[in-house]
Amino acid sequence: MNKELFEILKHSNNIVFFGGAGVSTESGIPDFRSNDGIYQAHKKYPYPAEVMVSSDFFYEHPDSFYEFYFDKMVYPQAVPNGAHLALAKLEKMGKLKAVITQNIDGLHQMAGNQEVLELHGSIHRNYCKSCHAFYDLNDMLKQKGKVPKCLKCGATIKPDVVLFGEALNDETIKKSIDYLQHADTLIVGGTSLVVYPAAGLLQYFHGNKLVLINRDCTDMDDSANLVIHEKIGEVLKEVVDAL
Ligand code: CNA
Repeated sequence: MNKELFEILKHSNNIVFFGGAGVSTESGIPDFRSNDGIYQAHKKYPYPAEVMVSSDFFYEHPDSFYEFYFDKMVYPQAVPNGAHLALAKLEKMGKLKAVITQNIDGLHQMAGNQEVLELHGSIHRNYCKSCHAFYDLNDMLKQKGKVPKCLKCGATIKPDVVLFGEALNDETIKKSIDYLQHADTLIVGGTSLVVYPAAGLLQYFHGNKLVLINRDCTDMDDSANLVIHEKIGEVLKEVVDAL
């Protein structure tokens, strides 16, 4: 067990977690930038992945967008791993106040976390572009293999996911900043911290302890109080179980 992390969490009562795709790799969902990440998947497709998850691409090539989306971004069988479950436990203990995530998989909520700020939206919410009718993930999966259409008006359905070229939700940003400004400890994990504006939010943290748990190095390693280059699911589970 990481004793330093244990001591930090033991003495923190206003923790915020900020995470990314690396939080869900232990649930079998690939991240973007690792060797086995989604960006490598472009080899199978005629366009780079960055292009295929952009807003322009969604409107110009909805068929190719959805082929890639269902193939590489939606994992309906995935379940929470040690990281998600430990964070849910920390929230129940009253120590963790919010999870701010760049993930779109909904696994934090599935683990039991109540306050989850989804900077990049969720695959579990989908809306008709014309009449705004709501569709959940199961509704979408029923139309897998084609461009999902609204059952009421026939227009194309769009996932409530922030694609490249789209703005983040103002309210989610405001709430995230508020939590970060009031936190005593910030745990950053499973993120390469290269996607903006999400990564830029970390400047609002002025608390005591910054902990980084990421398999690879990031630009923030030098400014953290504690850096752990290990699997986040294993690290968090061990430490939170001991609290
Ligand atoms: P990224 O750029 O792919 O970085 C992931 C980081 O996580 C890398 O630095 C890895 O070293 C690290 N990592 C991978 N596995 C582990 C592990 N088990 N323990 C610790 N560290 C690990 O992903 P970011 O989140 O930084 O990029 C932001 C994108 C990714 C957002 O727009 C997301 O929407 C998008 N994304 C989300 C998901 C998901 O919802 N699960 C999956 C893939 C991509």
